[in-house]
Amino acid sequence: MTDTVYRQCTLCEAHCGIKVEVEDERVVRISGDPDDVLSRGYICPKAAALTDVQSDPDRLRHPVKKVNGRFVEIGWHEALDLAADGLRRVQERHGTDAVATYLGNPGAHSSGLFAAAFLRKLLGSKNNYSATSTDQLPQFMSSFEMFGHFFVLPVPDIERTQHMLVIGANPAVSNGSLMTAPGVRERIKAIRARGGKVVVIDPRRTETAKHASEHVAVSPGGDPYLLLGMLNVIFAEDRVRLGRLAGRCDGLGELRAIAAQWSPDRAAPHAGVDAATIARLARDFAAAPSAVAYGRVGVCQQQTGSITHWLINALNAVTGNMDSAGGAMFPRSAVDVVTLIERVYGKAHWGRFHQRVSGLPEFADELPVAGLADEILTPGEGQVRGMLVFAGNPVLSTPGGARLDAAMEQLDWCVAVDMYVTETTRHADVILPPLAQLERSDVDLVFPALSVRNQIRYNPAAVAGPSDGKTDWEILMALAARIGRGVKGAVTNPALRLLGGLSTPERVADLALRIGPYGRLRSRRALDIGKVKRAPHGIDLGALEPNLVNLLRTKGKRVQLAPAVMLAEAARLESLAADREAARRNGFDLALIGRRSLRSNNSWMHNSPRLMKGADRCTALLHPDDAARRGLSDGQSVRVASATGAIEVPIELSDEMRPGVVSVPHGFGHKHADVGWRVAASHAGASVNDITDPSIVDRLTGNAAFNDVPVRVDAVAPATGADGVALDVATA
Ligand SMILES: Nc1nc2c(c(=O)[nH]1)N[C@H]1C(S)=C(S)[C@@H](COP(=O)(O)OP(=O)(O)OC[C@H]3O[C@@H](n4cnc5c(=O)[nH]c(N)nc54)[C@H](O)[C@@H]3O)O[C@H]1N2
Ligand SMILES: Nc1nc2c(c(=O)[nH]1)N[C@H]1C(S)=C(S)[C@@H](COP(=O)(O)OP(=O)(O)OC[C@H]3O[C@@H](n4cnc5c(=O)[nH]c(N)nc54)[C@H](O)[C@@H]3O)O[C@H]1N2
Ligand code: SF4
Ligand SMILES: [Mo]
Repeated sequence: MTDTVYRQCTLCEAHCGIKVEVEDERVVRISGDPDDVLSRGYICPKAAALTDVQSDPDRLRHPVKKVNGRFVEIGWHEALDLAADGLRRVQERHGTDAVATYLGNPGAHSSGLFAAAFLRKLLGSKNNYSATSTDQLPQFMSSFEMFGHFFVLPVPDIERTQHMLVIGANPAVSNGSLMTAPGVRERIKAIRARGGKVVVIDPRRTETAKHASEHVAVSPGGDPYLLLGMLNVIFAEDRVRLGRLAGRCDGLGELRAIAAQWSPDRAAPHAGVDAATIARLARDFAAAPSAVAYGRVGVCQQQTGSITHWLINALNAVTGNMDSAGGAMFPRSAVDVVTLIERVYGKAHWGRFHQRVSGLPEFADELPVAGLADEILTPGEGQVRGMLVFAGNPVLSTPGGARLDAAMEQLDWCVAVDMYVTETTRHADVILPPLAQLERSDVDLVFPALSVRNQIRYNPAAVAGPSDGKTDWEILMALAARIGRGVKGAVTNPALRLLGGLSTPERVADLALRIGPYGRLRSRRALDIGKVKRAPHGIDLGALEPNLVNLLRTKGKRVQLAPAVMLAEAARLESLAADREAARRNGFDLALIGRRSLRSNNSWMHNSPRLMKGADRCTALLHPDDAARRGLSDGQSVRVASATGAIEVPIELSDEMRPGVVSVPHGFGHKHADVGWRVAASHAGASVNDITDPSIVDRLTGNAAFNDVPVRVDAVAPATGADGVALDVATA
């Protein structure tokens, strides 16, 4: 008999609705759910690969501990006791801050996130890290400075906009990020079909650019200049209108003053875009009936990440497109995430303390992961000697990964919550594997707050896991109970005590829904967990509506158009451009940028045979002219070197690259013999983060600057033969 379960794929932020067909506890088919309130049937190739995770012989299904360098299976009681004792021992011997935590990307896609927050509070260490400081921290910073809270995040109203400016994002592949919008490609096509325009600003003519009305091949790192040039034109030509924000903004004069310094002529050489194009982009944007500028990791992972995102928000604001239909909007989510964060953490803050070695500021009680290796390697009070890694693979995903790999070797104790032996978890003393995606019931409370339509959906488990299997929540709560020795007494914060007392994620979700914007306790139509569970395709709560005023956390509920820290950073733009020139003269004559693939998900899902079929994806994309100048030909092995290291990968030539730019994806480099991913190991590739530089970060936040790294590309010796045919050289 076939059972059918409707839920979501939780691999990426799109959270597409899926239909899972199960026979005898075996998944036989995964397809898109045409009735899902958000995704309406769309899925990408990764959804079907959830079956591969389900049946993966390399996946850990029981805890393991390391004995003489090898992992052996043990029972849950022993594993949890051992893991917790080890962490506590490190803290007793070396102080509270000696244990670091790292939360990876999948951690945000399950209720494990709340348990992790709880466990961190109990551990009490200052050394908390996550993928946030490789990803969206600059967006958090610009929201904090402009709207008073890092989670007041603008989401493009892609369903209604008539003009979308996509800056440093490739949503046709990534399916949107800080924009939960499954099937973005169709949504982009729909903008054009209704007479609107889509413009993509990217050094590469991407999959998104191919569906856009126009592609502008900006220089890597050129965006803040481009945006200032656009603002210059908008001010100079009196095109400013604040729309819904009129009477609510501070700093318009300061914004005008800084934009006045950047005429399109001055901005053009730094942006790598000619002055006439900059002016035209500005006029088109300002004249559109509705418009939204949307920037993502291409401009976050930059030295100028924070100021670029500030300028993107500013552009939306001064053209009347902030908090208005078809512009940048703020979802009215079923759960008020900002208030929940405030209950647990108090008022949002940054810079309360600083990282011991780098001096970089904390942000919302986390430190930048770019500085983690130094915290492990540098002796002194507060040195990190133990780690808890939850759902992350920082050895492949953080800058200077090879150095972190070596640093982790030195840890006294390491616990990982992960279902694989990865480049990172191979350093663990104990690995606690959670139930996999399809084996757990859950309600996602985070991504509805970033969704292009207000909605809430439930995720029932589709198949049973191992009989003694545990969810991430259960594992982390069990660790908390052991570390906190009777959790409730150990925490003083009332919200946390409540969280510790609520025995299941569903109870947390129920409470959060009841006190949320649609909860209206006592009303019969109010949302609660029961209603959400009874709606297999989700509950649609309508199109985005103006909502910013309800969320603003600034003094007097005013929008800050020109925060002082942003103005001060922007004053560095000229000298930054000079530094880039100097690097180029030093022989690092190409700019390195990243890239994602529809059939990959950061560093994992590389163990899925169906996703790994086809051509090698870990290649260096280069413009044919750049290759010709270096005597390189397609497919040849090259050495990509930065000031901090070198990797070897094959090159792939394409005129979709801007000349002078080379693109290498992250998440590969599955080369270690003791890693448990056998399919991944047979497509090992190299880790681009072995050449990204942890000392190059967004100066305001410490977010990793993976993009615009100065590199050089050379043939792997011996070079090409006289006929230009590459000799066969094995990659490292
Ligand atoms: N050069 C470069 N580097 C980058 C980026 C880039 O663009 N360029 N992008 C950055 C970005 S945006 C991000 S978000 C990071 C991601 O960086 P990370 O979050 O550190 O890495 P992931 O590859 O997502 O690793 C996820 C791990 O979680 C495990 N896992 C999967 N599902 C679950 C689960 O449900 N529970 C648990 N406990 N474990 C699970 C997987 O086995 C895997 O080991 O990478 C960053 N690194
Ligand atoms: N298939 C797939 N989907 C994913 C992921 C995945 O690994 N695979 N990862 C998920 C995660 S964790 C995240 S955070 C999101 C990220 O989602 P996106 O932000 O859409 O990520 P990318 O596809 O890396 O797009 C970044 C773009 O920025 C461009 N870029 C690089 N440097 C610059 C620059 O200086 N200026 C400009 N204007 N552009 C630049 C790159 O060429 C690239 O096209 O994707 C998520 N979705
Ligand atoms: S886009 Fe693909 S990976 Fe992301 S949620 Fe949808 S089906 Fe899953
Ligand atoms: Mo990310």
